[in-house]
Amino acid sequence: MSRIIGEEIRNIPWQERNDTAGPVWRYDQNPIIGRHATKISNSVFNSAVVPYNGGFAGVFRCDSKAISMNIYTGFSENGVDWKISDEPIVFEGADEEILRFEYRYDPRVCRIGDRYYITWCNGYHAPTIGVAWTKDFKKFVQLENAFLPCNRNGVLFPRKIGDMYMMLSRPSDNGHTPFGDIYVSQSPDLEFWGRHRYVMGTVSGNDSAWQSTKIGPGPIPIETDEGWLLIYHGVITTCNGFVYRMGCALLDLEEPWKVKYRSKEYILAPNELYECVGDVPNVTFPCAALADAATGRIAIYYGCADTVTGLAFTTVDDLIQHMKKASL
Ligand code: BMA
Repeated sequence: MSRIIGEEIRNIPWQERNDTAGPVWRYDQNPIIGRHATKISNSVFNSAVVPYNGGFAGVFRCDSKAISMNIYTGFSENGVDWKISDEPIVFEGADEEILRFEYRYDPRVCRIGDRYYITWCNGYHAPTIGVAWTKDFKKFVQLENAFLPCNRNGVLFPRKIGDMYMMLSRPSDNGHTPFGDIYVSQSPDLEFWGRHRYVMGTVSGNDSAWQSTKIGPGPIPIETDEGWLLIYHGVITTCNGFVYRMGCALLDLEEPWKVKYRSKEYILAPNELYECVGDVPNVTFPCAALADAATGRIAIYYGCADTVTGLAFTTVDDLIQHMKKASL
């Protein structure tokens, strides 16, 4: 039995396994958030949630009906029914240059101590990683962008490792990026980032082709007694374009650029209609996971076809067994 190290989330959304096809099963009322969940939204997807005040809070990617990408707060009692703001997050911060808005999308939320850090894909002449913190999901203080463009999928670790903060990311280009490997960077203060290390990359050949074009980190890594459990997205290029599936890996606790196991078989793939049909077909894109240390239960929040938001379930044991059974 593997063990999650972290907080207990007694009210984690949960359903017993209803599908024997893989290590992850879907909520039977998916999608939990529809495309018109707010007054302005064309689509609500690739969003992040955390336990907050006995319930849950989150930061949501809503693309507007003008197709303008921005991020919005949301709150929920049970983690399933969400009330999302019609007004985007307004950031404050020391430097007007950094506060300037081009676009914001694909947020992650990571609690470190008494602050919730938000990282997202932030337009600054090209995509890079924006960083901000909040304590109450009302006042948001924006820090410096973590990296030079072009970069996407900035994902913080939930505590310092040694005496450094650490962030995963996926250097990219300014377009739809036909490549991409995962790196980890270190910072003493969440402003200056260095000591960049390669974590893992695409898989060539016919061995695990679902992750042959690019990969990127998804939810905040989950600490377990065996290593950091990372859920990530993997992409293949087909005659109909990209297909986004999910996989998982186990990273060394002290040196998270060392990969202990990595799933050869995907853990979730676009199979359901709402994952295959939408503004961008065939995308399952995880940005958050709730993990209950008491039971080992994990609830994954993922964008479906760049249109709606889905919820899926697994356990720490299901994922680690899946990796050990067939690891790259
Ligand atoms: C990526 C990002 C994601 C999106 C994905 C699939 O480059 O734009 O937000 O889900 O493409 O379209």
